[in-house]
Amino acid sequence: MTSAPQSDSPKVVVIGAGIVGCSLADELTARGLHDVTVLEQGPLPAPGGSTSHAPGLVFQTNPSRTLTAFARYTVEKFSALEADGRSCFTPVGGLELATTPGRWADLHRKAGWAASWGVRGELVTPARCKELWPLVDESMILGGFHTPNDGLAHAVPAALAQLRRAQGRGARFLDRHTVTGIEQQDGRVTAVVTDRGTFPATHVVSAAGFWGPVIGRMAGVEVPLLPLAHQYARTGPLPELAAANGPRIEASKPILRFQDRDLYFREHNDRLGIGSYAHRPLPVDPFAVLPYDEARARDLDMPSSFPFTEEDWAPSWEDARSLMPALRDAAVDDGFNGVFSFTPDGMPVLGESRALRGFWLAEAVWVTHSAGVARAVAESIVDGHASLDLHECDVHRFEEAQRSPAYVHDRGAQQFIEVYDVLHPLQPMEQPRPLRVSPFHARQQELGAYFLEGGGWERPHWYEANAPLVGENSESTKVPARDAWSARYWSPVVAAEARATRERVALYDMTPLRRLEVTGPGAPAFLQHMTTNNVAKKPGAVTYTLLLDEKGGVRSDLTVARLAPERFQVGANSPADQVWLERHAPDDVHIRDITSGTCCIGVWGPLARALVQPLTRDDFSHEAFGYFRAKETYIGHVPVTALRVSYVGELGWELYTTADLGLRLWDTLWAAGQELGVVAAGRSAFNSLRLEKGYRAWGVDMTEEHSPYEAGLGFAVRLDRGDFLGRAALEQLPPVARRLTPLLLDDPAAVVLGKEPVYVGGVPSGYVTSAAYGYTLGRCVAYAWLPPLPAGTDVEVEYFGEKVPATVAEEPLFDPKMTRIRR
Ligand code: FAD
Ligand code: THG
Repeated sequence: MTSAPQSDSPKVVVIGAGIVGCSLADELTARGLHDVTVLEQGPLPAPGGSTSHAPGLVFQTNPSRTLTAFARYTVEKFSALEADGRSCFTPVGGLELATTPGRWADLHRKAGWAASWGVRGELVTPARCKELWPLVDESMILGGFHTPNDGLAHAVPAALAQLRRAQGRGARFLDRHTVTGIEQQDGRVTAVVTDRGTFPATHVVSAAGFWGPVIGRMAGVEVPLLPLAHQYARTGPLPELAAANGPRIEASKPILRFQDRDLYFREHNDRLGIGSYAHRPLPVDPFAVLPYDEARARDLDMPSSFPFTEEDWAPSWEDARSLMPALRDAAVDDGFNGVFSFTPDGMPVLGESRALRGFWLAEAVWVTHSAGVARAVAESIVDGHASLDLHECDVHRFEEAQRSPAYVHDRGAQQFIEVYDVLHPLQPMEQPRPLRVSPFHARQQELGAYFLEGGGWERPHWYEANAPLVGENSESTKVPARDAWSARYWSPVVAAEARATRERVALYDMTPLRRLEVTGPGAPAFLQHMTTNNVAKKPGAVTYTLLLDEKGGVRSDLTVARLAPERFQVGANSPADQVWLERHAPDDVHIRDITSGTCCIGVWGPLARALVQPLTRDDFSHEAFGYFRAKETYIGHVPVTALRVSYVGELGWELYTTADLGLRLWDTLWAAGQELGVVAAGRSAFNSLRLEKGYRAWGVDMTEEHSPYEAGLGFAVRLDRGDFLGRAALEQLPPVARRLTPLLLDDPAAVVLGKEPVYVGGVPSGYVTSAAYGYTLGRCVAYAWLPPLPAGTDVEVEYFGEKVPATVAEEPLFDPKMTRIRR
């Protein structure tokens, strides 16, 4: 048994020497960690994982800003790397083709992401596509998106170059070492066991690619990824390619995507490589993958490459030949079914496990993102935080209900199917649904709720029962017509629900809002230490406050309700909030997620008091139950915790009770509200109302990358009340150079949806975070990260290639005197 490592100098063991493991060793040693050992079951430098046969196409542009930043770093890093005198990156550029109007529109949106995230790219004509790729049939093409800085990563040489550099700084790479166990003591990792000995470790990083679940099981950690095979084939020599490339030039034309048929292409000298996502999902059991030597003995090229299934390939081959008529006389020379990882949401799995301290994951990572991921994980290990926002990749982003093997399987397979689809930002996955429903679900169905899914929850976006309210008051219900894209997952009923909330009263299902119960003698001091505002007020107080990391970045925003001297209810955001709190909690503090066992209804609107007061013996007047106060009381027969807070900016309460009493609470409020014209209202109205009020959504508007001051949340920071986590960093911050800025679109009929680039004086200067039509304001509200600009500045937001004029606005946009809430 290895003793618990208490030494100061970290001893890092990395499992796997694919592109991620090698990159990580390079990044760790570059940061001054020298005790780094990389254990690899196969032979170096091509040990037989996904990297060993990756064709290495790097398309940088992605809807995720973080993934795009990872890819940009990979391009930058590999361009400067050489292995045996050859560069590890060939900047042939990238070209995506549109052959359908839907795809052509979507490429405009993609060009917007590129501008938002700082990738060079332009939309081009079919003639230009033909010029870039002479083999394609121009008559099929409506247009293309050309990205001159994309290209080919040479994955094995890049791994080798990083391996050598890390070795030069003292790292050890041991191939033909198969990891068979992870040792731990007192919840911390202590060593990695292999078939050739045990390696003590303070930090272990699993970079085992699609074997992740196997390593995870050794550590008692579930790794939410599904390995799937994906077809890749090469044609025989093509005279058209031979003419341009010759034996010394591997590729000269852009890497190419034909996403309408789930295909991509690259050159291999005079041969054409073709990858397909068109076939059925081909899941692989990572526990059944053969060891290297056994795979070779059975005539497999590598453990991760399976025999080519011709029947799956046939339709793709036809599609390839229709795009490139020159292929009509060609044949496929070799092909294989290569395995790599898919996760339920298509994002990597990064970070330290909550189950085992010192055990890190860096898995489900494409070659494209590998260097960026390695840098972020190395920063996290060495500095305690990364310079980029990683919340979309966090190992703890999934809810308990999203971690079952069945869920990971179904969603992973669906990600494979959808990998090249045109996806609307609100489009939910179809399976498995419904998974989580609130106690009001039956009533919501009766009211014609239109459900979308989030975090496994069925969430009403609007209710068809409110359709008769559309046009109820013709002056204020002029809802501008929408374009086909923004009209999806939307209805004019949303405007009626927003108006009913501002004019009467509405019930909102807030059940999916994460609730933590924090209890114990140490709870007040603990929350005071963890958050920025003063939460140690008398019981009955509710406080809006922030979780910061050590560098002063916003990890989350919370409402903290002190319900008793040693009992708090915390309204939180992602599952990572609980992990973060637990990591810092002393023994006399207990943290419990009570979301699933409880439920919540937001009762909001000018008539909220008229609705609730007759149902309770407690005094709900403004004097007796003030804004940001909490009370434990009864509504009819139902015990509730009532918080007087409102994310929609109207008078009212969040009413919490246990799940068993939820339906009764709903029915009680519904019946009492009838004479007041109560409506059930959905998340679309909710999102519109909160943006009018300027309330930020964590993870969308601001993340760990932003300080409270940049995000406009300085009001929740109390520097006058002693120390808290992140305080020291706040005092060192440079002056604010960017701001979360409210914009109003000038044209009352225009809308944007989020992630669009913003131009100031014609120059791309930032990007939209969230946006929604403000039905009270009669304008679309968009929040954007921009350099500080005075109110009134004219800017432009690019929406599907159109420059939409907008103006920097003054916050708050709605009810600046708070007369609607404080009364
Ligand atoms: P791997 O390369 O699989 O490395 C993991 C290593 O861990 C392996 O070498 C394995 O032997 C080792 N290991 C596992 N278990 C143990 C153990 N118990 N003990 C010791 N060692 C262990 N990505 C792109 O960006 N662009 C592309 O164009 C592209 N095309 C692809 C085409 C195909 C056909 C395939 C299959 C994948 C493609 N990918 C592409 C994806 C990409 O190849 C992978 O995502 C990436 O290589 C994963 O790198 P990795 O280092 O995480 O995993
Ligand atoms: N309700 C509860 N908890 C939550 C949310 C919620 N936790 C997570 C998330 N939502 C937190 N976000 C906000 C954002 C704004 C406000 C409340 C929660 C809010 N702000 C007022 C303002 O900015 O003027 C009041 C701030 C103050 O007085 O300090 O209301 O929706 N339970």
